[in-house]
Amino acid sequence: MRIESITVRRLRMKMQSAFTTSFGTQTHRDLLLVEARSGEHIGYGECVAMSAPFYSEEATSTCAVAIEEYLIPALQNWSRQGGNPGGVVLIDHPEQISQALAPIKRNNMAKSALEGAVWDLWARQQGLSLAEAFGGTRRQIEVGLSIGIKQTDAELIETVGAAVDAGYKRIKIKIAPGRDLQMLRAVRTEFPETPIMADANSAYTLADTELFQAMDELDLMMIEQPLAHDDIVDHRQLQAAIRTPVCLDESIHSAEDARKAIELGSGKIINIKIGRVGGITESQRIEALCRENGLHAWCGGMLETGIGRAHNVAIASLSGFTLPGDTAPSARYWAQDIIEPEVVMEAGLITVPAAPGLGYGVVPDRLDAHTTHLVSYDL
Ligand code: OSB
Ligand code: MG
Repeated sequence: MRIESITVRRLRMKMQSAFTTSFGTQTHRDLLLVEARSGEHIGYGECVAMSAPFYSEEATSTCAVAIEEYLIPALQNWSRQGGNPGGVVLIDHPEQISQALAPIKRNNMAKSALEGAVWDLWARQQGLSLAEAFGGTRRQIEVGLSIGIKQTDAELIETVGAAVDAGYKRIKIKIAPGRDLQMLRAVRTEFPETPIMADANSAYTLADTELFQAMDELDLMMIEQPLAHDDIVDHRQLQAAIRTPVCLDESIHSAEDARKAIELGSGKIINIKIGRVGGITESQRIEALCRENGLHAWCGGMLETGIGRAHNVAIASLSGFTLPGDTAPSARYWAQDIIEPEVVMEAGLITVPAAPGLGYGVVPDRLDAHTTHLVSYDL
């Protein structure tokens, strides 16, 4: 396949409602989209980094620099070393992108945005849906909701109630020191049967072990990333001390990280985010590892636009994604998404699109309306 040019756009979009985690409140999404072009086809990838490096070391600005100064040149070098002429990049399969970018360490969200655009371009050229291209088998995926930290229990209970009524298959509640055990107890009392989980975004330490032991009584599906963002050793100790399954998010950046965490027993579940692990190819490896070792996996979210969400829906159709993910529909995040039709949920399920590529149309006027910078690179 020929890749003729790459365009990077920066967008700023107002969110439907503010989203609060243990690292702050977000009212807008500041993100990058990568477009890979060949002939009349355009493939789209989304960079899921946050505006500032609070979730991980990457941020929107640093990803823009990484893509421009290191990743596009690495792709060009790889193509030229394969004996190809300049002016285009030639690849046989999108799996080669991760090899081409391997000389650059980490920068996973930046890599994933570029790789995702190439997967979409390739899938369109082959006439395959993204799900087919990724090896997905599910026609529908189960959907969970991630609820940010609310000021009061009453507000949280109202939000959980609305989510249950909307049909979500499980409800994730963000926690942080001071808004944890008591708050979860109040929710559990109100919703005795609802599948509920908590996400701490690495806000605790082993000194809080008793707090997590007390949470065992709440019958949570799992506790996501209770301890440090770069830890798998203390998580092992915590998992050994509690019944509730530990789910790793921030700690897993690669299949190698996943292998080590599985070997240690640092958790029983992995949240796979395509961006955090550096792309689709690495996500597929982690999905396979989870399947082979009997761990549950599910697809995480990063408050994506419809483009990132379409990639998430497609990867979640792989059989190793065994639990509902954070793949809420477009309307949860945006007054108007940049894709048409928008991602919709019915009875807690999203139908995996069958049309080529993303399976949703990208609306150029809406893209342009939100674009603050645009740079095109000839290859
Ligand atoms: O930890 O899963 C997380 C959003 C931004 C950064 C980190 C996380 C999240 C979410 C929201 O939980 C998931 C979503 O609905 O996209
Ligand atoms: Mg998380």
